[in-house]
Amino acid sequence: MREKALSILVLVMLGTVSAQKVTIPIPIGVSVAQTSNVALLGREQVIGAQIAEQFFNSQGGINGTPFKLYFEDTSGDEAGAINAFQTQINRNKVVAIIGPTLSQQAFAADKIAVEAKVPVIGPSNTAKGIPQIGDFVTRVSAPVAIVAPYAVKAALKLDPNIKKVAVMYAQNDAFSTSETGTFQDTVKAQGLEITTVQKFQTTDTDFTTQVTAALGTKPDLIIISGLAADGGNLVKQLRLAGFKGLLIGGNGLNTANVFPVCQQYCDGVIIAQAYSPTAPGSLNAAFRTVYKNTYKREPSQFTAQAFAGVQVVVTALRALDKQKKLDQWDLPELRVALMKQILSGRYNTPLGPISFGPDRDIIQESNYVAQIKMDADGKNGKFEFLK
Ligand code: 1QQ
Repeated sequence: MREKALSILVLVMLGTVSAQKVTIPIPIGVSVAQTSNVALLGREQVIGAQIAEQFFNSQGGINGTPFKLYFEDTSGDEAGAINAFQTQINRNKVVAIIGPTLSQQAFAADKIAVEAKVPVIGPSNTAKGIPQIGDFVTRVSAPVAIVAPYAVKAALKLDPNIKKVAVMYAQNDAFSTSETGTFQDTVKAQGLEITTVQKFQTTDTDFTTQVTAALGTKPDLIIISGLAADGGNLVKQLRLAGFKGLLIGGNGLNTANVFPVCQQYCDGVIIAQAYSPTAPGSLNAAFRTVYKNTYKREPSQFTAQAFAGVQVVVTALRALDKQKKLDQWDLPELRVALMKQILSGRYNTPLGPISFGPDRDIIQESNYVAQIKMDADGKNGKFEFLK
C-alpha cells in the first residue's frame, strides 16, 4: 500500500517535471549589476528595462498576455553573475535572460544558460568572443571592435596634430583588454605612435605610477579602457598631474555616473556611442520622452540597450505566440524556439534597426561619438554628440 502510494507520488512528480508549462505573466530575467562599483553602469540598465516593461505591457504585452521582468542582481563579479543566472533559470523559470553587465561576467555565467538552453541577450557585453560562448548567446551591444575606432577618428578630427598616443587599460577585465586591443590596432593603422601601454586593475584607486609613466612619454592623446570608477579616477589624476591633451574613454566610462567621479576633469573626454538620443524613429522618440519626463536628462546608451534587449525578447515572443498561444508551450520547448526566433528577426529599436548575423552577433547600422561637456561648477554635465 505504502509502495503504491509512493509510486503514484513519483509519477505525479515526474508529470509536473515533464509538463513544465510557461507561467503567466511570462517571466523574463534581467540580471545586471545593481550593487558594487559596476552598478554605476548597471543602474542605467535597470531603468531601460523597466521603461520597456511598462511600455510594452501597456501595448498589451505578448498579444494580450502580460510579461514580468525578474531582476536578480549580479553585483560586479563572476560569482554574482553565476548565482543570478541560476536563480533566473531554476527558480524564476524565465524564458530568457537579459544580462549580465560586464563581458568579464558573461564569460563565466553565459555558459550556464547555454547548458540549460536558455536564451541570453547581452545588453552591454562588447568584448570579442561573446556570441561564441555558445549557441544560446547573442547581444544587442555592438562590439568594441566596431565602435571604438570611431573615437580615435573623432579625436584626430578635433586635433589633426596628434602623433604620440599613450594607452592605458584594466588588465583584470575582459572588455577592457579587448577594447585596448582595438584601440591599439586603430592607432597604429592611423600611422600614430604608441608611446607606452600602462596597465591597472579595476579595483585601483591610486594611479600615480601609471600617470607618471604615461606623462613621461609626452603623449598628445591618452586612451583609457577601464570601468567607470577606476576610469573616472584615472581621468581626474591625469588632469591633476597636468595633462592637457585629448582623452578618449572607452565604453566603461560611457555614463553620466562618471561625472561625480572625475567632476570638472571629465570635461572633454571623447567616447564612442552605439546610441544617440536624437536618432530617428518613433520608438526612440517615445523612449526618449518617457526617460526625459522622469529623469530630466537624455537617456544613455546603456539604458537604450537594455530597452532594446527587452524589446527583442518581447517581439520574438509575440511571433511565437501567434504560432501557438504561449500558455500551451512547455518551458524547455519555448526557450529553444525563442532563441531561434530572436536570431531570425529584425527590430526597429531606439538603437536604430538591428538584426543578428549567422555568427549570432548584432548587426547595427548606426554609431556615434560624443564628448563630455561639464558645467562650470563641475557637478553636472552632458554628452555632446560630435557624430
Ligand atoms: C563590457 C562593457 C562594459 C563597459 C559594459 C558596462 O562594454 O563589459 O563588455
